[in-house]
This record gives sequence, structure tokens and C-alpha cells, in this order.
Amino acid sequence: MSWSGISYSFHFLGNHCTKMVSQLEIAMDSLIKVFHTYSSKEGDKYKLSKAEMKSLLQGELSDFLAASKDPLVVEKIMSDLDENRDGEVDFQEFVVLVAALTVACNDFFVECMKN
Ligand SMILES: [Ca+2]
Repeated sequence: MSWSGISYSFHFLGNHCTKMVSQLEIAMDSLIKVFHTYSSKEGDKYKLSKAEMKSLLQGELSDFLAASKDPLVVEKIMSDLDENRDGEVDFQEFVVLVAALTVACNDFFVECMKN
């Protein structure tokens, strides 16, 4: 990398540290932090095992879990999300769940606003 490239990188990082973070950036940061808080507990630090997934759902989405009367809900979510069938949920697989739940919440919000 040239000197101008390095100074540009530092300039970018410097700006990034001092500027105000947006609501969306805070939300993205939270998603990453929540995932890693649970994924780092056992085995592969960057993937959720079934136990870690259950712990995340209980800790962060307890209302969603309580609303489901299905005793196999964790197993079903796990197998739905585990696209590459390695028995664990990586970050890319996890965000699919968050996106689906966010879409459902938005639909509910829009319906409420109409009434
Ligand atoms: Ca997987």
C-alpha cells in the first residue's frame, strides 16, 4: 500500500471514530455483538450451537419463544436456519431469522397504524 493509501485509511478510521453513529449503525453493531456474546460460549466461536441458539432465543427473544406453544420450536428454527446443514448457525444464517422477524414486526406495525 502506498503512503497516500495508508494515510487515507487512517483518515477514514479517524473519521469513523469521531463521527456520530446512526441508528442503523447502532442496530447493526448490536446484532453483531449479540450474536458473538452467545456464539463464543462453546465450540466454534463464530457459530451458534443448538444450546447457544436456545440460550440466545431465551435471553433475547423470550416473548417470541413464549408465543409459540410448540415444544420443538428451537429444533425447528435451528433446522430452518442451518442452510449448509453443519448443525450450527453462522452469522449469515442468523441474520435471516432477524430479518424475517423484523419483517413480521413491521407488517404488524403497519397494520396498527392503519387502524
Ligand atoms: Ca450452519
